[in-house]
Order: sequence, then C-alpha cells, then structure tokens
Amino acid sequence: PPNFSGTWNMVSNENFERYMQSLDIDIFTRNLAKFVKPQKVIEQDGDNFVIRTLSNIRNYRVQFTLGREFDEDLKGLDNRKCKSVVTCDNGRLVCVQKGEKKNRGWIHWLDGDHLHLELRCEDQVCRQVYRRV
Ligand code: RET
Repeated sequence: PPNFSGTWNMVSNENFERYMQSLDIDIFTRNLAKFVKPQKVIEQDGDNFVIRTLSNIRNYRVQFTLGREFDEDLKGLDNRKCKSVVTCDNGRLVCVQKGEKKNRGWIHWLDGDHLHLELRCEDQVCRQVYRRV
C-alpha cells in the first residue's frame, strides 16, 4: 500500500448530514458535528494502521491490519458494532463494515498532498478531502 502516514486537516465535507442521518445519529450530535473540521492522524507500519479522527466534540480511533477482519466498535459515532475488513485495491484502502446497516464502508486514497475519504451507508455517500499538515 502507499504511505498514508501523517496528519491531515479537513478541507471539504460533502453530504455529511445525510450520511449521519443514515446512521441514525441524533439531531443534537448532527448539529454540532456539521461545524466540525476533524483532523486525521494516521500511523502506518506496512499493512498495520492506526487512524485517529480528532475533533472538538469527539474522537474516534480505529486499528487494523490489511486483509484481517476485526470487530469494530463505533462508539462515539453511531455506537453500533461491525465486522470490518480493510483491503488495498489499486492504492486505495477499501473498508467494508458488515453490520446492521447495508452498504456500509469507506474508501481512502491519496492524490498529491490530499487525502480523500468516501464514506457510505445505505444510499448515502459522503465525500471528504483532507490536506497534509
Ligand atoms: C465525528 C464527530 C461526532 C459525530 C460524528 C463524527 C464522524 C466520524 C467519522 C469517522 C470516520 C472515521 C474513519 C476512519 C478510518 O479511516 C467527526 C467524530 C458522526 C465518520 C473512516
């Protein structure tokens, strides 16, 4: 896989509101979250990743090895649990999050000094772009 390591600041966030709605995130959290510009801190050692999403209201940390299914506890997001697996496909990190919600997952890829993140749940797609700090 390419090297995703580093600190990244959000520069754009498209359709986040409807993505959060598809996860049944409550209105109070949604109203705070829509103003949030999270920072991603990615530590990568070969196929091993730790990805932190940092914000004023909540932080989220996920750790995985490419190709190995893990139990993901989405505490602080929608509080569901998923069986998740991340693989590398043509330089993109592709995560499938199996659980109560259909068509759930995300894709990360690099483009120069930008990090792209596409988040999916049911029929919603949220597109985020981050820039290297
Ligand atoms: C915030 C603020 C509180 C409400 C919600 C959030 C969403 C976080 C998301 C994180 C995705 C992380 C990924 C990590 C792996 O690369 C910003 C914490 C809903 C959607 C995809």
